[in-house]
Amino acid sequence: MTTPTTTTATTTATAPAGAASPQTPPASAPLIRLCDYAPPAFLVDRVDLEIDFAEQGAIVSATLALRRNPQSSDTSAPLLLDGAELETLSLALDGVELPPARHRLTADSLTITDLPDACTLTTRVRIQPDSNTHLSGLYRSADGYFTQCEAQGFRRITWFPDRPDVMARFTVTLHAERERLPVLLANGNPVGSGDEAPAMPGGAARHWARWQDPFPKPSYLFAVVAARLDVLRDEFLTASGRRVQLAIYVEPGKLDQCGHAMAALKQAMRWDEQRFGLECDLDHYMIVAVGDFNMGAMENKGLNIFNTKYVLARPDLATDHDYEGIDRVVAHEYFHNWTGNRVTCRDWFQLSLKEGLTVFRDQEFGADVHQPSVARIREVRTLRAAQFPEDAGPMRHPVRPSAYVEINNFYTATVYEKGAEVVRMIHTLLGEDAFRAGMDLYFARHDGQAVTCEDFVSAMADASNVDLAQFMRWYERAGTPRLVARGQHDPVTQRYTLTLTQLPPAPVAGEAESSTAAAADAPTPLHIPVTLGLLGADGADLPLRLAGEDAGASAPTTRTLSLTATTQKFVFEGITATPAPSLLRNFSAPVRLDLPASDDELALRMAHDSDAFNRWEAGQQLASRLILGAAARLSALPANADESVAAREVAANEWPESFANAAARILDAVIDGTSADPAFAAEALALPSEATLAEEMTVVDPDALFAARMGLRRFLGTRLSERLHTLYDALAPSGSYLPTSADAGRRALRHLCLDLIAAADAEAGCALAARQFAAADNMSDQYAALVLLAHHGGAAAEQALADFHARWRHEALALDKWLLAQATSRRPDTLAVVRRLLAHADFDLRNPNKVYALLRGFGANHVRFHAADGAGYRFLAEQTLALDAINPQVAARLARCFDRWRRFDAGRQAQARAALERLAAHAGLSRDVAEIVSRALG
Ligand code: B3K
Ligand code: ZN
Repeated sequence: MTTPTTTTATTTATAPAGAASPQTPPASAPLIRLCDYAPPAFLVDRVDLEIDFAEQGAIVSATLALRRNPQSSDTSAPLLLDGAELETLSLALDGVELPPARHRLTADSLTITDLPDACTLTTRVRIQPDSNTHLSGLYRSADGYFTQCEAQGFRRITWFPDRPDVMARFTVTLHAERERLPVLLANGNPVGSGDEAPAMPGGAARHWARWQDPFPKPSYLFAVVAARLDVLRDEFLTASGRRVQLAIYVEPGKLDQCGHAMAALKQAMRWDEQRFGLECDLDHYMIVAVGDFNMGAMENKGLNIFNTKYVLARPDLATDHDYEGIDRVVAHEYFHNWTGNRVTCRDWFQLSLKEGLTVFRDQEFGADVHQPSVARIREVRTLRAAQFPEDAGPMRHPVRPSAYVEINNFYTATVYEKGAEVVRMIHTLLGEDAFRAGMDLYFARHDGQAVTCEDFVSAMADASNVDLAQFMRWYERAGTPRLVARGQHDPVTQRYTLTLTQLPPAPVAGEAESSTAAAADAPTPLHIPVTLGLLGADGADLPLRLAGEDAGASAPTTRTLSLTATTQKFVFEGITATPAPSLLRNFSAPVRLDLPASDDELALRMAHDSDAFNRWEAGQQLASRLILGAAARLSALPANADESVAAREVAANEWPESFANAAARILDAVIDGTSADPAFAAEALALPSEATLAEEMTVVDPDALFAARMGLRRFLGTRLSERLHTLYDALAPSGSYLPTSADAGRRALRHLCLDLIAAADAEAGCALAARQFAAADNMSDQYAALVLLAHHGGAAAEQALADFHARWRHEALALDKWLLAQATSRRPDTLAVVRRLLAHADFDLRNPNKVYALLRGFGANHVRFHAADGAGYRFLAEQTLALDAINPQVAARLARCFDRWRRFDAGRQAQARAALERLAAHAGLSRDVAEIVSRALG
């Protein structure tokens, strides 16, 4: 969830860090396996670290208090330390220089033999943060120096057993020029600071600061900052009466953009106390925003480092989506303080232990502080657009992967989002009270430890007395299971029999050997919670009484069944007429549901289902059915050189009035005030994305899919024209901008109305959008208008883009929006525009936010990236390669745009394969990109 899709700031880094020591050639990159896990031979009790920001790089001195690990089976094993791009200056053991015979030094390892059971190792290294463009380890950004250590960045700072099961107490002292780097921060509490002599006579004045972290932590949670920053301070009083000093550090001049993040932090702190009884354990909690950052944010103990995108907000600069993103990410990183930091992962295979659980927690927070049903709908949209395709493609892996080449490639939608679904299923099976008891037990048992997914599930099972042994399979099984549901009603016995069958996901063509596909085909069934209701002919919920239950007792109208066998029958009694089943309410399991339903049945559920999620779901299913049907008809039409696909779409498809009527009812409920929920209406009328729909096609035809989807939007825009205009006017802003969910919902629906108006009548829509753009006092309205105009092109679009750029040329995050709007435009000339923008002064390949906006934005532009001539493929392969020399982690993310190439026609496949093969053949490819490409090629 923490990968930004847009945003920015300039980096001052100058040369690829890879230059100093060549990356490991992919052929030799080993596969790391879960089954090979062994405890470390040595533990580190204390670390004393000194970092001196000097003229020629930074000098890092580390003193490690080591102790042989009683858990290690090999009592004479050597000490193994990790390192990368370190210039080793000296090594000493218990104060004495280490003789060459006692150690072996390679580019990435330091092995020391014949160590006593307890000793002190002191190392001195020089590193080059100014030329570290990987943005992993210690690196330079515009305002100073920052770190990113998860997963394996600490080894780029000093020699260390860089693995999460080594937890140490850190004391860190920083030395730097006072004027240039006035703010010196590290994890924990400040314990000393002062001035020191210039490096040379007459040189710049220097200072130092020392921080001590009272909590033992793994190296991935280490952080330091040495920079010129402004700070917003506040205070939080915990439930037990302790004061926590809060601080948000941002680039000078941006203090007016930190208020929302600070409010979100305090709200998250209170929420975690109330919902989970978890209090902040620190005296200081700091957030530092940096414009050059590989992902969204990082939960370093007491010193979170954030992408500016998830901190900075002001009504004229941030959209509703940005504000909500800040709430969620600030909360997510704060929640990690318990789920991740206090209890951490034994090894990186257990990543979902902290990520799945923390995403679940931030989702629950989002649902509580925003609108629960809309929050759930958006989560499932993301899951289907990102995780379902991942689970069916070359990067498919279980929530707990069993092997990887580069761990950074496994910070995926599966580990995060599906991982959260797995935790949510436990919550559904146990109920809130038992789940809370499970959390309490988890902390009671494992506080201060590095543990596994089994430890979490065992705590849940033991606290609730629910057997979760079978449930554990969710952690090991790759792919999205299919759930086949068939109902049968017997009017004589008044019984309704629901037969549920679970099927494993289909195997994936070209799957890499390293993946765990074998497990996916295992016949052993999963434990699937199926929450359901049954609707009568009037749409009302029926009481659900299972055969054998007391007929006198009042029966619930929603209940959760446990499907534990491959096929199971559930018999409901007292059902007088054939009901309409409403299955997977609130999306109770991450599966694909196969439940035949007529259009009328879907329309009934769309209008009446008491479960808001399933009301939305019924509408999505109807829309999918229509779009996929239309796309199939279009694909089957003989190509006509004189006609565009879009023009043929008009001739090929007739859309059912019933769909427009169902949509009209949703809008009418908002117009006449029966529904006070514009946010839900906006979700209900937003069609499934092309990426989601493409998963349902046997051979993806992106042109037909695009045209069919546009066709349905145009149809809705035409049929609902009057209502759309009425609502567009009625929902116009009436006061100054507030990022509340109620106001955001009104804006979302208003923007959707504008979008449909423009789909039916481009001229009218663009005129309205141009007016909205000019009049907007907030970024939500302005950006929605900009995106719409950019899709349609023409003079109004040119003008809006020029005005936007002129107004915001000094705001990096807004410039990312400017790039993204152009990269995601569906106009046929988008690739040419993107190519031109590469050379624009405001684009910078070294800045991840810019890459995500322009390049990944283009990669997500389904119809344009997958152009039949392969130009999109060639372009992204070429850019991936250029970026790989600068920042392999971000390059690997870009390479993921190719994941679904095998699902297209033979012509496109040939183009994509050629682009991937050219990439694969490149000598010196990072192991990050090599792993993605070799999996894609299978
Ligand atoms: N734990 C970090 C992600 C680190 C990614 C390393 N490649 C942010 C988060 O999930 O909260
Ligand atoms: Zn996280």
